[in-house]
Amino acid sequence: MAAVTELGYVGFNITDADAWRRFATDVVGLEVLDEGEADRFYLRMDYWHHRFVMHISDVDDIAYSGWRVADEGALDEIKAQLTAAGYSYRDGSREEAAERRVLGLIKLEDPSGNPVEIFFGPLIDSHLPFHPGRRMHGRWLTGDQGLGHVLIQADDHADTHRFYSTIGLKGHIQYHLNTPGGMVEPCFMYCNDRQHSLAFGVNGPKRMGHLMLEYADLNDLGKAHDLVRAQGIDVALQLGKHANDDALTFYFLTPSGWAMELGWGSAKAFRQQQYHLSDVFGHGVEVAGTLDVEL
Ligand code: MBD
Ligand code: FE
Repeated sequence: MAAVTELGYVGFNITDADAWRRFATDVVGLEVLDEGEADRFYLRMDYWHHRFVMHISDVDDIAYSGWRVADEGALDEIKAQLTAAGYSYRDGSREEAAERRVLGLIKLEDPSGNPVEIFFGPLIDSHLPFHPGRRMHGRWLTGDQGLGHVLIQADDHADTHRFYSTIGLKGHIQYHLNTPGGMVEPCFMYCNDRQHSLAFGVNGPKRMGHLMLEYADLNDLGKAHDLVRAQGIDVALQLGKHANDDALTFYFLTPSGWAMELGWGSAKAFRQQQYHLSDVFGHGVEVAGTLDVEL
């Protein structure tokens, strides 16, 4: 069975390009790459041509998530797995592959209608080292762990788990959380050493719940926290440590209204499942409306 190897890129529809350029560089430390296209710009974290495509739009939400496979043979195997499981997909054209700076891709939707792309052969710009948008002590933790993780909206738990299992992600429910609205059981799935690349099971108002990016150096997380506080950006969840990935993180609102989770010190994927009733410490809800769970 073939499996995706990393969360390779994510596309977002955004309404306020200027706010996003400032936020991504001055606060987070990402690099803006402009290719002279009027309807989009790119954000970089490493040697990849880009990790994020920011599509200037009239909505603020995720546009697609891009999952990498090793090569064309692996993509063929994934296609066969999808067909056998009853899911449909569309082959991307040469133009669509060039648009994403990959050698080949397919496009489909998960059971909740979230657009998904599976690709091989990203463009690596080895001549263009990452240039942080603000001073950084270290770099981003990417490499064979992909860009980070996304938490997205999911209508039905079992359907969602079955779909992402079909493309090779593994994982299961990792928390049982009592909330006023009943028991919440978020699911976390991995496809490499990153503890999870995909999470679902806590729905918010948008398809996009949060995007987690991980600094290699704790000082960069501290600097991000200082910058978020100095600029008065809404903090959704205060600094805290997750029980599952052991990462020190906090969550704050992006110019699109969904949350960014910045972190440091994550543990690797367990390969065997376990679950938790609460986080290690912190993560108190400060501004409600994003992830209103008592972790
Ligand atoms: C995470 O990254 C997360 O977002 C939540 C809600 C719980 C554990 C790890
Ligand atoms: Fe998270």
